[in-house]
Amino acid sequence: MSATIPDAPAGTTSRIWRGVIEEYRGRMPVTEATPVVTLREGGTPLIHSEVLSELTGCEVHLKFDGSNPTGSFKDRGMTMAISKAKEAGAEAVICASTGNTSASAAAYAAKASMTAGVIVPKGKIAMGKLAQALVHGAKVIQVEGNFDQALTICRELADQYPVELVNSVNPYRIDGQRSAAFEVVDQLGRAPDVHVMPVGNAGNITAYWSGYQEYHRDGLADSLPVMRGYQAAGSAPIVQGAVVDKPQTIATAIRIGNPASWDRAVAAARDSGGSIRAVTDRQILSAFRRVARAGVFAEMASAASVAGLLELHEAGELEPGQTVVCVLTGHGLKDPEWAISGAAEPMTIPADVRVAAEALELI
Ligand code: AN7
Repeated sequence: MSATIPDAPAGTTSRIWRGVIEEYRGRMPVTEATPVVTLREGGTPLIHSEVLSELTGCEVHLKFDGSNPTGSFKDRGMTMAISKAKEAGAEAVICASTGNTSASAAAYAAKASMTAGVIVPKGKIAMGKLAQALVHGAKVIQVEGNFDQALTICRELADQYPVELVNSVNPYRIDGQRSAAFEVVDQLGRAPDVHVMPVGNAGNITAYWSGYQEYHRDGLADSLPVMRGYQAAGSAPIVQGAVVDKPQTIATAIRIGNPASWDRAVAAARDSGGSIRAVTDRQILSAFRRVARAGVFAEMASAASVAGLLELHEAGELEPGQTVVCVLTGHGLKDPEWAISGAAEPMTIPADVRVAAEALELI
């Protein structure tokens, strides 16, 4: 499918990032026969946060997975799922989504000349994500129900019809998403002491924990992080220990009441000495603004990790000097509505330099 991608452009020593399958080929379940469908996902920045480090007394780094090709971490798993679906001869894929999975599935299916069907909860996905699914030519169905109901429909469709399910219950998704843990260790030169992330359907925490364990087993990391997962308080089934029938939160990406990888998320928290807890929408919004004011525009669900970090700090559960990674799973541009609300209306002036200077308080 893809032409051979060179390591470095002629005449330079700078590396070209080839996407997570090629970069970690030895760790991915692919063979020479697998058509690699890639948009060069992964290779995302690990950004040191001066503000959060100062606040917590730790060394805090933000893994900004919003800088993936479709603006979320879902691309890491989708390159694997779509490549394997293509290899198996599938012509159509399907997923349920709170938005990011559908955007990613639509893009990778389009790259592979396959058809994507996406089922989303009506009125509950961010405009940018809906736009992505539509622009890439997916068949978009809005269901009068929530994500969990949409996933149930998709599982049954994949059972009964010739269509491949590409939600994270598809093991190839988790395989690809492990690459994020590999990158964090490669970028830091070690595993973090504490790893903080949002939890929705719980595929990503499963993938990170699996990736960290693999690097540790292979001697590429001396230690394992403590895994700290955060759900939104109105959508916190794992924290409550019961399915939430009507999940609510402003962080629509993690508005999920019955996570598919529930048990594996619990195992990751338990086996790492960590936890799965909840943060309120108010805490999420406050964390979102704090990170944005420090130059990183992540979406609301992603800010749950930073809200979690602040909560851990306030509870005295971080030790000074610890290395902490907070995952920012998606890009803020997907849902600009939240960014604009709460910000001051821009000032309007006549086209005049002096008035502009006054307005900018330069004189
Ligand atoms: C930005 O797109 O479930 O715990 O259907 O979009 O692996 O589910 C999205 C989830 C965190 C939670 N941050 O990850 C979907 C979907 C963002 C997300 C999560 C999602 P999981």
